[in-house]
Amino acid sequence: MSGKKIEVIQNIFDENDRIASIVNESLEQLGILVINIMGAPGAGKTSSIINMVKNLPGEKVYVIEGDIESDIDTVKLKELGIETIQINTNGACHLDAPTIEKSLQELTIDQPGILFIENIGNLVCPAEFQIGEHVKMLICSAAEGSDKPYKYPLAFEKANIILLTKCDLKAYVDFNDEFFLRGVRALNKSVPIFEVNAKTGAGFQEVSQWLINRKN
Ligand SMILES: Nc1nc2c(ncn2[C@@H]2O[C@H](COP(=O)(O)OP(=O)(O)O)[C@@H](O)[C@H]2O)c(=O)[nH]1
Ligand SMILES: [Mg+2]
Repeated sequence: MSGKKIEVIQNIFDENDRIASIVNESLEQLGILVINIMGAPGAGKTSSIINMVKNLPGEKVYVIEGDIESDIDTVKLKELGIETIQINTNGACHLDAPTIEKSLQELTIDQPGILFIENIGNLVCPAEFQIGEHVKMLICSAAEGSDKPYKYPLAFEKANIILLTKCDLKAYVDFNDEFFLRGVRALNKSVPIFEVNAKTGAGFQEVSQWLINRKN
C-alpha cells in the first residue's frame, strides 16, 4: 500500500477516535453507560438486548439500532416499550463515531441509564471502530461453531464481556466448550463469558447484574 493511502486511512481512524472520545465523555457526564453490541448476523444481539432490559427494571434504557437496511428490530423493541432509534448505513458494514454523534441528536436523554448500541451484524469491521462506548459486548452464538475466536480474533481480543448465546443449541451443533474457551483465553485472559439462552432467559440476570456493577 502506498504511503499516501496509509496516511489517509490513519487520518480516518484518528478523526473517528477523536469524535468517539467526545461522545464517550459527554454521555458519561450524563450518567449513561454505553454498550457497543457486536456480533455476526443472527448471533442473537437483539434477543440479548430484550433479555438484558427485562432484567434491568430500575434502569432507564435507550437503544440505537444499527442495520444496513430495515427497521425490523426497532419496531420490535418499540413494541416492548423500549426507547429506540434506528440508523441505516445503506451498505456500510459498521457504525462509526460521527454517525453515532449525529444520531444522538434524535435521542432524548432525560435521565441516567444504559444506552445499548446494536452494531451492524459483522464479526470483523465493528471491532475496528470505536463509537463512544464504555463497554464492548461481543455476542457469539453456539450455532456459529466453537472455532470463531481463532478465525475472528480481533473481536474476541477487544471484548470487555462475551455472551455465548443459543446455549440450548450446543448439543445439536457439536459445540466444543473446551476448544472455544481455549481460543478466547489465548486472546483475552480476563474477559467474563456468560452462557445464555434467550428462549428461556437463562443467564441474563447475571449479565444485567454485571452491567449494573460496571455502571456504579
Ligand atoms: N434457540 C435459540 N434461538 C435464539 C437465541 N437467541 C436468539 N435466537 C434466535 O436467533 C435468531 C436471530 O436472533 P436476533 O436476536 O434477531 O439476532 P441478531 O441478528 O444478532 O440481532 C432469531 O430467530 C432468534 O429467535 C437463543 O438463545 N436460542
Ligand atoms: Mg438484530
